[in-house]
Amino acid sequence: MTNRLYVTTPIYYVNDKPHIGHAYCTILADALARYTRLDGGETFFLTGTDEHGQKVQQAAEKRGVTPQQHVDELFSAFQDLWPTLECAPDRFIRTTEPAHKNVVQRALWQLYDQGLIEDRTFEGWYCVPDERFWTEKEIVAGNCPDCGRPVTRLQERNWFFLMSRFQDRLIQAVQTGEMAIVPANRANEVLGFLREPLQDLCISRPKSRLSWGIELPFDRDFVAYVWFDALLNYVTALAPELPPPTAEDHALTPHLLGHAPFQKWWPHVTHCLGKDILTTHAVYWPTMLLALGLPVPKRLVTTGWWLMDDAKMSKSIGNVVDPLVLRDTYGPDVMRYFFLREMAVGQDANFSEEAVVRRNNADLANDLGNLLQRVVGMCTRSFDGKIPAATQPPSHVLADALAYAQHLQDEQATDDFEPVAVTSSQARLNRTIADTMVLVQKLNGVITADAPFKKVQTDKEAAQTTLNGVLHGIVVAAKLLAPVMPAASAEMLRRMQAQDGTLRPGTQLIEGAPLFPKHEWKMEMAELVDTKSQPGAAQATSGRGLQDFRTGEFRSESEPSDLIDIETFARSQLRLGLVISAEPVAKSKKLLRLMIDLGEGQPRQILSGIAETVPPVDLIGKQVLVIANLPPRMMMGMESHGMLLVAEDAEGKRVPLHPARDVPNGVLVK
Ligand code: ME8
Repeated sequence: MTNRLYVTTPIYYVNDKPHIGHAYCTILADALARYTRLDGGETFFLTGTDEHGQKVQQAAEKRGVTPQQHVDELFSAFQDLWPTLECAPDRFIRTTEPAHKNVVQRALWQLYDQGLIEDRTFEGWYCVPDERFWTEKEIVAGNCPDCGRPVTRLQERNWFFLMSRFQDRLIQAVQTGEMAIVPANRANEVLGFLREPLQDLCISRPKSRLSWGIELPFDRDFVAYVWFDALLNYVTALAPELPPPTAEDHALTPHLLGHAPFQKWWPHVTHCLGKDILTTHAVYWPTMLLALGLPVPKRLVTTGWWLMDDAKMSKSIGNVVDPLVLRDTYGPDVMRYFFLREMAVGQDANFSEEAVVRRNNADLANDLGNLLQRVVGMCTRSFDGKIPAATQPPSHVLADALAYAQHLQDEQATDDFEPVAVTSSQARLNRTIADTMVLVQKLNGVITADAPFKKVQTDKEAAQTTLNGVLHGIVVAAKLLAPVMPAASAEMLRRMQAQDGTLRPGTQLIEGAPLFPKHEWKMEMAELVDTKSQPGAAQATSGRGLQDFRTGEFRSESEPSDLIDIETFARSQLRLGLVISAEPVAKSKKLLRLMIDLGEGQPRQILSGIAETVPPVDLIGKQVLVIANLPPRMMMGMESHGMLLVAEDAEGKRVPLHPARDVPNGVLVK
């Protein structure tokens, strides 16, 4: 059966300028679609803009234009951005489209007919400037908890969707995985929320307060609550062009169920969304669907936040990174690679331009780009610029790299390759990218070990076998990275004339400029100096270690004072455990918060100062070495129940330790 994916992003508020949170979500959805297609699957990718509501109305009033004029000017900032980031949605939807208005009005009328919408008068504390109600509990000494101004008691009639009726059915959908929520901890969050009685949802706003919205077809004094309107975009995109509802024909569901695109795509829907809009997607939306007699969404992929200086990037804080600047400085491929490599799906990650530069220079310029450049250069010098044939059995290292490449291709080609599926708590998408970069490192290792540039003088056949094998490996890597870096991957394949994924010996290679130019990052030097000075300083005070960096004095590791007896060693509980989640710690540059399964039933929280050198995505789903019997220690207001053990590389950067193959979680290292 063909693998199908209907992938959606949130529809973005048109009033905001696109920021990297929006760019990340759209790039993620695009990459999921591309990975599905790489595997022979079919995809439909939807994004768009959310154009109704208070903020739009106010902004338009301020400018002295109509809300429609306002949104018509703004939506293209989003629509025009996506192709420049190599995102190729099949449909860009706007909630002001007549087709969408008709869907929303039909849904409202159908639910009204079914007795699932009713009007009620409620009383609450109203903040006039903020134009919103607060409950008794929320107000602070008679003032608005948001702006601090006095609130007034107000009565208002409104329309309510009887959401509470679907509580049990929703719990069942989440528990059985009928609606899968990725990552799993978010499903628990939703189930936790559903332990309290579910309230009915107010789905109207009186026009006297807000007129910019979709009118309720059965009560013209009201417009629809903006979320009720916005969520329905996901079905509008699959609906036929429906006329406005009339007294005779005003239902929605029959038109959807009988419509081929809806039948084809709806069972395969995956909504990508940020964790801040989980309740709307995991509670409001499925209950709306259930009420309409439609299936709940198949899957919700909840993404974390990009943090900057450890706070969520947001317009009000003013720390928003402009995706246009990022794109223009580094190009869309590097930007996409950074986003998808650096953030584990579902977890928060820190954004810094320095990290973009580091990824670009290390992974892309040094490892990937330089590899192709060197190999093409060697073929130009020694084989007339043609792809040499493999004429000998491969060396041991080459055979290992090629077997690994084959393994990655086989994994990708399975019938049910699901880029969002989570295996050992790591999204498949992240693992594929990380594994492909391991292949690239292995290929660089082949060049170092087999040294074809030297061998060509003495054993031309060995050299050409190496170059052929490495080129073959680069073709595999380029194919597997195509969903992440469409243009760079296509260019790599073009230079090897292997656009169809097949390397043909004898074909002329095409030379070109380096694919990933290096970038300078001034701060990088300062950072290096900072981390390099630390081990020395620590050793100087403790008086142990190999060398005192301040005095230069050298002490042998085996000096008697450093020896311990076996009992002393045996008191340390060194254990291997699986990293279930990893995320940056607020207000800390260095710390990661890890949840590690040590086979104790509950995972342990361990804080580790490795955030600057190890991205969380490199840890999740891997086993790591920890010392498990240290007393708990407070760090940044959180308890750490153990310590991650790391080595340091030549530059003083920390490297976690993984076992050569999987072992039971919690096993003692002796
Ligand atoms: O919520 N890092 O729209 P929106 C990562 N219109 N993602 C971020 C982020 C950050 N720093 N800041 C925001 C809406 N986002 C509604 C959606 S869908 C029917 C209606 C993400 O423009 C945020 O989590 O405010 C959300 O998923 C998305 O940007 C859209 O935000």
